[in-house]
Amino acid sequence: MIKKICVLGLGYIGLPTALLLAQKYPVVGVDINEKIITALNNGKLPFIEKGLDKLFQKVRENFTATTTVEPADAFIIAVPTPLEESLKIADLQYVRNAAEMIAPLLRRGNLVILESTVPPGTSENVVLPILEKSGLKRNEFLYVHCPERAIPGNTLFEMIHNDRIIGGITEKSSNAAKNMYASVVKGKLLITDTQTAEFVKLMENTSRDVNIALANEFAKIASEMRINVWEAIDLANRHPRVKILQPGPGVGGHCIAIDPWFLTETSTKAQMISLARTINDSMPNYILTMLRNILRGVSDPVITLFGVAYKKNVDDWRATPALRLVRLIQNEGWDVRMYDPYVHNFPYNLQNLDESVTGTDCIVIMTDHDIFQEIEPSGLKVRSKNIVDTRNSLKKEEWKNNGFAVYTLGDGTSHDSG
Ligand code: SAJ
Repeated sequence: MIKKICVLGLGYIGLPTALLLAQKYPVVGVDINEKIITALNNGKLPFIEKGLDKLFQKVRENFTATTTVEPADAFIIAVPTPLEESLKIADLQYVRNAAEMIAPLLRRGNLVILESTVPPGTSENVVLPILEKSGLKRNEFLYVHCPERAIPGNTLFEMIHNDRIIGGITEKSSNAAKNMYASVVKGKLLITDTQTAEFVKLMENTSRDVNIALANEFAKIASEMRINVWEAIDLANRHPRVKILQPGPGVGGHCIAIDPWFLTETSTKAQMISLARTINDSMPNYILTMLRNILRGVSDPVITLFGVAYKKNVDDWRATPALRLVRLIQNEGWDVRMYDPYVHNFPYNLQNLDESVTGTDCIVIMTDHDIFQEIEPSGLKVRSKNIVDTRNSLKKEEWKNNGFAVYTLGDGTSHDSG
């Protein structure tokens, strides 16, 4: 019987999870970042997510935020698992630390849930041995891996409506977690073993990455052949068993650009997965080639990026392809400016719309935020009227009518194929 839940990690997954569960249980949210705790205790959310503010106001009585783990009946670990970039190996330090914090408080019959995405075998090899430091054997407490599957931008809806995978070390563990999630989740709760659950989560994100790589490769080939890939994809997707994804400036975010490496890190068999990563990571280079073609003959070009968030309508810029493009542009010796009304604390200076475009030679749409549709092309004090749309998101006629040359990634015109 769960009377109190402790959620470790109050990021993009931990916080919405904690607040959803606070509708049914008293929840303590724990984070090592004091700024997050202070913000929450002052009634402020540390990031934007659809519907989260309303839910926060609704459950505030049942939710407390603190920096130390408290005894509870269920512990949910939702901490980051970054990629150690140079090694392409998961950095499990936060998962280890979370388990270390739970171990001294663990009591017989408590439930521990790992939601963080981890390489297969992590529960068995890393988390459970730490939890056993409590003195309890693994059949004396309950443990499941229940990977989160909600998409940033629609997190709350997906947390409630998506099916979930529950990988328990025992049937009793899975059933305990299933009962807890059933109090807030409307999707199906599907039970499997722990390592399969770890594997399934990585397969999901890897499958998306590989499919995006295929779309990006189609864009490059189509352009070589002077074919508009966007029209071609629309037509191909009319086939009942074809669902090609969208090309773009590359894959960002904390999940899809990272999780495929967790799947391949110990395998000697993976080939396609790492190739897909390389293809997606090469998209900023492809955009740079477009810029070189468009700006040939322009001295000291100035480029303005619209959008540095990794995808539309979110403030998250982790692993955004914009970071790579900024560096590539700087290494050309060109000036680069950035405008993104959603993003804060970006490593480079973000400007307002007017500052970012005044005197620029080329605007590049990196992120298709809805708000960019409202920009009036006539009011922009640019030096040269060029705009590159890496997402096929613009109302092109409007820009063209205002004298802009509009270049779309993969549209099959000559600027594109390098
Ligand atoms: N992208 C494309 N073309 C597309 C779709 C996406 O270039 O057709 C790019 C986006 O612009 C972005 C990146 O891929 O840079 C990833 O965006 P996304 O919306 O595909 O996914 P995430 O990273 O926001 O969330 C994913 C989701 N996984 C799947 O859809 C399989 C989500 O359900 C997971 O919960 C999340 O990863 C996670 O936390 O693992």
